[in-house]
Amino acid sequence: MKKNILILLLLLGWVINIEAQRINTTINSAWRFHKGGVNTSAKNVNTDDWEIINLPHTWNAQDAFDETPGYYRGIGWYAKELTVPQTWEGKRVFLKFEGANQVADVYLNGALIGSHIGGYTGFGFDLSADLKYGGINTITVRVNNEHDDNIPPLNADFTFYGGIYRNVSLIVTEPVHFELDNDASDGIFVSTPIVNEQSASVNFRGRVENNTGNRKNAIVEVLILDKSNKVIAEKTAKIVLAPNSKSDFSLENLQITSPELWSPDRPYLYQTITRVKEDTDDLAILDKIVVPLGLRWYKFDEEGRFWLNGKPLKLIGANRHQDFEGLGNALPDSYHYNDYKKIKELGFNFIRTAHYPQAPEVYRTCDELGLLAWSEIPVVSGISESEEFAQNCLNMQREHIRQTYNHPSLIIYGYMNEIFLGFQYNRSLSEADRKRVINATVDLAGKLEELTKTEAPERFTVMALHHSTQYNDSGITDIPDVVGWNLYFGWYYQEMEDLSTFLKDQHERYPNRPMIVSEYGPGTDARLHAKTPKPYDYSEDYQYVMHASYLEQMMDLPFLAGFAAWNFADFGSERRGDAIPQVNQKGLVNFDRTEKDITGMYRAYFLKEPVVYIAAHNYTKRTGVEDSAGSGIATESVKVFSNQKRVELMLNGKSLGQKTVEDHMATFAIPFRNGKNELRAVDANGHSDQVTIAYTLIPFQLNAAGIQELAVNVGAEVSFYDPETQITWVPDRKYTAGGWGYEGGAPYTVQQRQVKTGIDRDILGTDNDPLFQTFVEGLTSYRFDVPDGQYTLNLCFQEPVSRDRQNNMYNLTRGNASESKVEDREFTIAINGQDVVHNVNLERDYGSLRALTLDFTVNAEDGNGIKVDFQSKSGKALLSGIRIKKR
Ligand code: GCB
Repeated sequence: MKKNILILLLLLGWVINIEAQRINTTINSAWRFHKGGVNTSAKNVNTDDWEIINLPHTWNAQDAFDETPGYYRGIGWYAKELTVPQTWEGKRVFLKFEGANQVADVYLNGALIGSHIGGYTGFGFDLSADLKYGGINTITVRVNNEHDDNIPPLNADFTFYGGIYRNVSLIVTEPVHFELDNDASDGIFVSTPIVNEQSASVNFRGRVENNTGNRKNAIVEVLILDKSNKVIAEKTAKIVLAPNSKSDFSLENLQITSPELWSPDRPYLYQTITRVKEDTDDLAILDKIVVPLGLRWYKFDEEGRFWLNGKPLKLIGANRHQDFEGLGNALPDSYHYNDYKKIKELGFNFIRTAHYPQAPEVYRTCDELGLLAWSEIPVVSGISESEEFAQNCLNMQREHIRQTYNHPSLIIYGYMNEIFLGFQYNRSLSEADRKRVINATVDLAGKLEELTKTEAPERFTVMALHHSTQYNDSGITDIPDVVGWNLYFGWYYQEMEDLSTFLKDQHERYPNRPMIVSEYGPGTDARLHAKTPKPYDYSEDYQYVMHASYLEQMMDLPFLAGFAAWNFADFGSERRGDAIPQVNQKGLVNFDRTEKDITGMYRAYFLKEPVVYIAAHNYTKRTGVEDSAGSGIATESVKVFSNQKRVELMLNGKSLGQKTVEDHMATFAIPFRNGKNELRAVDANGHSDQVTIAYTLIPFQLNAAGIQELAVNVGAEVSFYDPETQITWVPDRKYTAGGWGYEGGAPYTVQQRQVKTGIDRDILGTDNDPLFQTFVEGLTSYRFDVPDGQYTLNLCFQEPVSRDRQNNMYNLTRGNASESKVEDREFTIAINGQDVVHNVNLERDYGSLRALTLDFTVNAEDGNGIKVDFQSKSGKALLSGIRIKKR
């Protein structure tokens, strides 16, 4: 037995010798972390009391979502002990970071081995010369995510989480190996200059490094394998490596006949193996790299349309940010994979990695699943005019391209997003300054275009623009191959229907320019629902309306190469107010990736298999008001998304009839009754969907029927469901006798770009921001004509006027929400004639923008119901929410 093992080991040893494998291993576990600077050199730093963490890690996973404006942007230190075996001596040991935001200084045993600028590209350093072999080594990394005027992104609508938030690996090779330090790329570059139905020709280029003091004769060999691992093409080249030198190689024109093509429908991947062998009798393999190969050809035609493998293909996609609820941007690879899998499952064929290069796993996944990709660097909303800024942009783009070059999914490289947006918010710039900045921006775009075309001549280039004439006027749009328009008609400006007019006009003026709608979509909080959806109500219902309108328009424009929804998922944007503060909620799925019901619409539009989807999976606990006194029903419309011709809807087993599906949608009026309402939609072939809705019916007249509980989202036209308490706050109304509602005053609205009800500000001390953001101002009373009895009464308030005028350029309601001065608002609250709160000044007594709930026990007597009076001493009284519950 022992003898056998010995033979086996010898055999293995022999195999390893011949098939030298580079070691490529993550070293993510058990790092130490310290938030803040250290008072000593990296050499003397004592890490004993540092926190033990695993990578990926960010220090902003929590503070970017708390109620204190800002998040920690500064220095964090990481340390990791590495035991390096003696056997590695003489090999090359390379330390690779997939990303650290945003400046990293890396030390080995206390000595600086290198620095990297930029938070979204990988980097690495050769440790070989300085390692202690057969001993313990310490890697220390100082990471800094402070704002730096010379490093993009400068200012953008997403959170710049700091830390080593991607994988860190060690790569160990023989002393002769493919280049490791070429901008953390694979070290070899595979291109496909010719691909068509009949044949493909594949080129390989790269560099081999000889870290020995001896001259080496070597052979570089490239192999292309099909899915069954059969070698279908191969080529070799002899190279001579001088001692301690690098030598370029290029192996061109490997031929594949009748290639299996790569496409979103069938993402066929070949495999390429590139190896370097010693040119001796035993041909020992010194290093080997495996890279996938997808064969496809693509173009944008003179009409602007996109073609893949000889057929027109509309690019249908979504943008995606790389963060996740609770984790910030520190996502294990499986999260990235799951996101793109879901994107694919929604029927998309295209993604935009806005606004920065993403983790290597992302591009690998796109290759595997068949998602065409637009990837870009984070030059967002404006530039600095410094030489250093320009150089950092160029370095980022070079790293970005070299690191992603071998991915067949990647077809478009971008380098700027809404680069003139900053101007809109900088009114102090003189005309001369504006011109200078525009020229500098155009100049930088030209340099980035040139670099992109040099690094990746076969890829297309793009920049994304916002709705402004500055882009065409400045000529910047003539620089890239393709332009992306980020368009928010019906949200930030104008009407949804203006989209087509705008795009047609652009096409008429620039008929040969390929265009992609690179962003569109409204903010949506899945807790909010509206019977009459409007911009800025954040309801799921407005999300249906806007996406449906955009999809119809965009699918109808043949010259439009494609589009990408903003955004696949909600994401962190620390300075946003909105319904979910610190989060941009334009996602098709929530921040934790649970789905909003809009996902059903995309499935219906773009999946080939039959889809029948009731747009109510997210809204299964409802409260609503009876249609008329005593009717016992509350009618609500429910949409069914489908790609079938007709659907039938059943309520508790009874048919409500069939409807023709138009624009992938059929709308049914559902007469909900108190209790369980089972909805089932079915097409002609029996494909179905079902959802059970628990409905709480509020009687039309309170005085007759009485009420157990009624919660009103005062000043709002939307209903707000709080999943924590499971209370639905129904839309507000003016008082009518026998019912309930406010008297005097009006719901607060802001007229800014669009009319918005309420304010987009973070309300402190609550997660129920939408409940508090909307309010009636100037009311004199709120009444419930309930039968006699004892009730709990909750009153909800917040003072919208704030001394702090600081706000975010992405928020709609900037500055103060009202003309009144903070100290002006003072009022007394009386319940059924009795003063309960005397001369309250919300700001003075509780602070601005802070949620306040006051609870009372009240008696309704002598048929008088409950009447809450608001007597103003100065300014206007206000109320955000009111709830009664029978005791
Ligand atoms: C845009 C930006 C994107 C924002 C988005 C929004 O045009 O490119 O970064 O997040 O608008 O939601 O306002």
